[in-house]
Amino acid sequence: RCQLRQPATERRAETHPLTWRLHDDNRLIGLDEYLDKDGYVAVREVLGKQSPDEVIEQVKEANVRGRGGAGFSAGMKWSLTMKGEGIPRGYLVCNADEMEPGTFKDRLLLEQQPHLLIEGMILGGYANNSRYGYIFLRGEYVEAARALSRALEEARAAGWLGNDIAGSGFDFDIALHTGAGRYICGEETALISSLEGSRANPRAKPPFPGQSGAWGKPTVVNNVETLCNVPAILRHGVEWYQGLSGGRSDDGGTKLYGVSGRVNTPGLWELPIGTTGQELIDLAGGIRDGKALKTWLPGGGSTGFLLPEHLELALDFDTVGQYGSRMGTGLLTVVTEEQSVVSLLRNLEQFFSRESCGWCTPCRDGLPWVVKILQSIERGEGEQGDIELLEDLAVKLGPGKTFCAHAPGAAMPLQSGLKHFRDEFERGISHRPRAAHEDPIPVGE
Ligand code: L3W
Repeated sequence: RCQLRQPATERRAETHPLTWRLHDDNRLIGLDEYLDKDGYVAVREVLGKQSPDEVIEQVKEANVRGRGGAGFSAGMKWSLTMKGEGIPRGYLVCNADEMEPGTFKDRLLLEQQPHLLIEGMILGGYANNSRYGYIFLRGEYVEAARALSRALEEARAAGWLGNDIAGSGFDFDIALHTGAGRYICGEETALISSLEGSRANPRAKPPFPGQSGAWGKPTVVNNVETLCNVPAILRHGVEWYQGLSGGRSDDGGTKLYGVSGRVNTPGLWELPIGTTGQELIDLAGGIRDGKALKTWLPGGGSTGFLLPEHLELALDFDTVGQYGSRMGTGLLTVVTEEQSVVSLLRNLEQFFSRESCGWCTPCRDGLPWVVKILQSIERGEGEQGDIELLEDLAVKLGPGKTFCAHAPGAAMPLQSGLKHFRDEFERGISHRPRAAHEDPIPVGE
């Protein structure tokens, strides 16, 4: 269960723009309560009073970077988006297909504070000259679907969605689309195909969705947490937003960080961006059963393994990138001394292999091959040369070899696992000669 571990008394509007309204008992914030707590004030203050370009400029200056994991500047994305002509001019899509292993942050916002997302989308729609928005929601997030449907109805009935919002002359509405539970739908071009009713195959970029996206129109795709940052930026200003990181990072704002795995109290915290792994593990009550930390993934299954010596690094997009990993979603997976990295990787790669759309050959055939090799090493039956083969596959699945980031994402923990824990792989290599009937591991089986 996703659980915010910071008590309400510790969260304030000035320091916790994403979570200050949330209650300790996880209850849904309805429209009345949202309005009582500054809700839709940014919409009232901005629509018709500032130009779309002014809005974009502020989001750009605030340096809010894509919280889905890639960290691309949201303001930059908006400024690069073509402002389409005609009706519909283009679309704003919220990527709520949260399915990254170990990641459960957007769910908190979706289930408990859907109006914050709706407000962020109205502002994003205004900035990007869109008339319609879509929320592409992970199908299994049933509770979030309920909360969002109710909030959309409330917002529509109160005039926050529809024609002439807050008397500004701006028309905008949002449709909720639930996916059918495939990880690849979180990749933006696959998401768009799925939204259009086609199979969720990614396509090569460019053109980026901002040039040609849903139904050929300019389309902005932003993560839930990214959009939820927008109302506070426009309400309190760029300087305030940048100050939230307290000088820990060049990135602006706070981040929803989380910890799962072998810790005493897994959960979520809204903290200044640039908080360290050590601080997060401490907040999570430390490592379970007095064990020692072996390794950790800083932000989901498609990030690289970091070591105990990296615990003092500021967790932001640029810093972590210098150590063979990336911040990704910012939700740590903690692995202790008695756990096997080979087994963990086998589990992750099985997931990535199952979730491949099958469009590109390296991904479709390479990932099952990786799984087979890892399974045999896990059983202590690896062949001589398997480690070198895995190293080669990690390169061939890496950046630039496939249409989308799925295989490169899967290659990242593999590459770093081989680098940091080679001895564990070596222990799984059998020294018995291969029997004549034993073929090398078949591809794609
Ligand atoms: C305009 C340019 N826009 C880049 C935009 C681009 C996209 C964003 C990031 O996957 C990770 C991946 C997987 N003009 C632009 C531009 N953009 N250059 O910036 O793009 P990119 O290519 O860096 O990454 P990505 O393809 O979005 C990022 C992982 O996402 N993933 C799934 C993650 C799951 C979650 C979750 O469950 N919460 O996030 C799937 O692929 O590992 O490494 O918008 O258009 N010149």
